[in-house]
Amino acid sequence: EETKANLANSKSGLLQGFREPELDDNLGYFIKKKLRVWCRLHNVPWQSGQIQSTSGEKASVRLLDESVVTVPTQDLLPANPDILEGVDDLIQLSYLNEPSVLHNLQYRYSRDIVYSKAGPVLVAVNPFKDVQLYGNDFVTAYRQNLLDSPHVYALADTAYNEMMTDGINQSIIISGESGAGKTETAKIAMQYLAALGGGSGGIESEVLLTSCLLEAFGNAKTARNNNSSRFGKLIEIHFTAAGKICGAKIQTFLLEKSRVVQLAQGERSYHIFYQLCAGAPDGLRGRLRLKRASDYSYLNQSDCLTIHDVDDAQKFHMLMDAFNTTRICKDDQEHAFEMLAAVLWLGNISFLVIDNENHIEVVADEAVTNAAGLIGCGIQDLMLALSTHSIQAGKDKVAKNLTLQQAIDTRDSLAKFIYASLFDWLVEKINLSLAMGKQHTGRSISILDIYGFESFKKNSFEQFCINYANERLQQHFNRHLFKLEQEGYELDGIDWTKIDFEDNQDCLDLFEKRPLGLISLLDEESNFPKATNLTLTTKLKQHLKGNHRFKGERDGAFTVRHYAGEVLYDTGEFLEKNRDLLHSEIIQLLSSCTSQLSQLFASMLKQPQKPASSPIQVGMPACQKQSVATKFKDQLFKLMQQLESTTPHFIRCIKPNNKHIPGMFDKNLVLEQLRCCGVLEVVRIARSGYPTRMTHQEFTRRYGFLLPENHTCQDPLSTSVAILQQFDILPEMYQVGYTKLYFRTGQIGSLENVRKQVLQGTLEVQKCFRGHRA
Ligand code: AOV
Ligand code: MG
Repeated sequence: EETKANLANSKSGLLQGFREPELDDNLGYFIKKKLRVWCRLHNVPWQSGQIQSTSGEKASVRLLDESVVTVPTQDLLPANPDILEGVDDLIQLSYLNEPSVLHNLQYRYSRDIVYSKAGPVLVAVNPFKDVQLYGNDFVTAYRQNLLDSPHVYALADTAYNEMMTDGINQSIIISGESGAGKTETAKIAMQYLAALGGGSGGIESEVLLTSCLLEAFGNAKTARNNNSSRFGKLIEIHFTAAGKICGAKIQTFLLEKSRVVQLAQGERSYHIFYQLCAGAPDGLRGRLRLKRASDYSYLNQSDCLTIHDVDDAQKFHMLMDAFNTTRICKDDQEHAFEMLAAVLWLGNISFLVIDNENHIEVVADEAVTNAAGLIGCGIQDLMLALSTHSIQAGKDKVAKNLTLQQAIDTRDSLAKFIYASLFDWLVEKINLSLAMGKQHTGRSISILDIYGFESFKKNSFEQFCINYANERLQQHFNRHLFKLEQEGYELDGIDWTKIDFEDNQDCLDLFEKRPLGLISLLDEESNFPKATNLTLTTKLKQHLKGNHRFKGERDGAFTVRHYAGEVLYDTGEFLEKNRDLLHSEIIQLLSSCTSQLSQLFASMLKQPQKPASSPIQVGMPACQKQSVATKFKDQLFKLMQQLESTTPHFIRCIKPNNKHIPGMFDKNLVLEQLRCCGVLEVVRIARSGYPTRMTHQEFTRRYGFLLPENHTCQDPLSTSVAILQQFDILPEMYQVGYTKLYFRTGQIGSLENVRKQVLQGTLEVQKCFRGHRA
């Protein structure tokens, strides 16, 4: 313990010696002392070396492999002293340049230390293998403070303690790009909370099992992750006053529906389909008329039916166990499977072109028979709904045949609707099960696992929504870490030179402004039946030109300058995806079905969903539902409100390579992610500030007893100042605010040491500062 504390102190002492140096002065110093530097060589990442000699603007540097290179001094950066190798918190580094930060993370990563701190933020680098960091022993060790290295457990522990002591709800906000480890990290945090808050009721294991259900229905294999979440989720875990888990609530965001009907090469649809096809027992198989996954066009279109090392049949059995543990009854389970099979059979329905205008009829085969049977309607009714639409001709309605494309779209929209409704229904069932009979006292920890920023070659409406959500979260992050930080200092009368950070409010305005923001304009255009993606982009260009976050492009595209980089959006399917319409014939059909779920889904659609103030209502028929973008925006607003009322804890997941393999650390890839999620910025800000703070009262309560007995200060402020003076804390190392004391990194460490020794009886109070001062 003591060695550790000493080491920490000596590290911070060292830090102060080198603190906040100007690069130029420093490099001079480094060159003179022939210290270690990072040097940039052509086409290779930064390399570490030792300066040998210099002449003019050039330096010769001996690299680790003993070779000596000559480089311009502008390509050199100071490296950290050896004693700082692999520090827990990037804040402790004397030099915060990019190669140093990367080196520190890589140093730890290569030793399977996948967690580090960046000031208040936990950085988690995906190990892509089992690392020995989890399980009961680790939970206990973190709970008892036997371990204090950065870990999800440590962060969850802090959140739990703060909830218990302050009575304030907490949130754990996890972000990172696809495959970075968000979902795994969320599960690890839940594991810890379940271990801490486990009671006799077993609700905690139920909470853990929900992941299994949600992942079966909401995750899929993509090019970037074999188990990619295709929805965002917030799990709110409720605790009793005694700190035991008493229930949970799950909220989901924007399930990727298009995946049900359309797959990119090498990707899969939702896991549940393959699990069902592989694992359903004979009885169920018969009732669902189920075939193999390869027999369904929705599944076989992408030449990818299995995942390496994953046994879908076995997963199905685990799913059934999870189903039975959460109180979802057998009937409900059966209904859910019927809907899944119905979706698969819908995908096999084919059409016959009957004239030269491409009009069609539905082919009467087993696909349509089975689909109708499973959703509970007449075969003829389904065929009619998929091949015709009625138009008003005077007082009468006339049925008109659909074209091939229209029919395919209608069939696919029905399949997507059923699946998305099923997903929402499942979440609701899980929530009912998790809330059953438990009263909620109001304390909670919420865990947010939401898709990170996405920028692909082709970006569509989904990326538009996802990146918008990330702008919102980034602002929450910024606000919390930077703005609140600065405002706090100012309010407390602290001398604090403002540090600028990149605020993204203008980008949020670009999306949200009414009536001239991206979402409003998109909604407006979605109201015109004749609109195309070209009229949409013309409109966007017309109203948004001059906005420095927006750039109109050719061929119906536009670029947004996001905080994390520029993204080019292809508006090709924006309007349809935003409208997300379902023909009234189809809704009619579903509401007349004998199947419970079909009816339920149809009735959910008919309920008025729009708040009266919603802008989209203008000019839209009353029966129309809210647009997808606006619904998502409203959902995000609620989410942000909810998060604002909690104390947030941030985890940034980093993907160290794109190959999903252990032991490979691609520096450029990591650096890009660190920049994108603002980690480097956080470190810079946190370090130049005063990261440790305590109220005068807290400080007095904690250290007041260390003052000599004859000390007669009354109020906490003067007592605090007396303590600071007694212990010779250097004036530039702290600031006294109206309500709090602010300390630079490492200052509290020495006080804590003395306090501990006095408490343990190894040091007498009177001796402690004599000793200390000597
Ligand atoms: P994601 O949630 O961030 O992606 P996951 O949490 O699904 O990423 O992680 C991807 C894969 O990385 C997992 O399936 C594991 O194989 C591995 N992995 C992640 N964290 C760990 C860990 N702590 N220990 C061992 N392996 C890990 V996406 O949902 O695609 O954005 O939409
Ligand atoms: Mg995920």
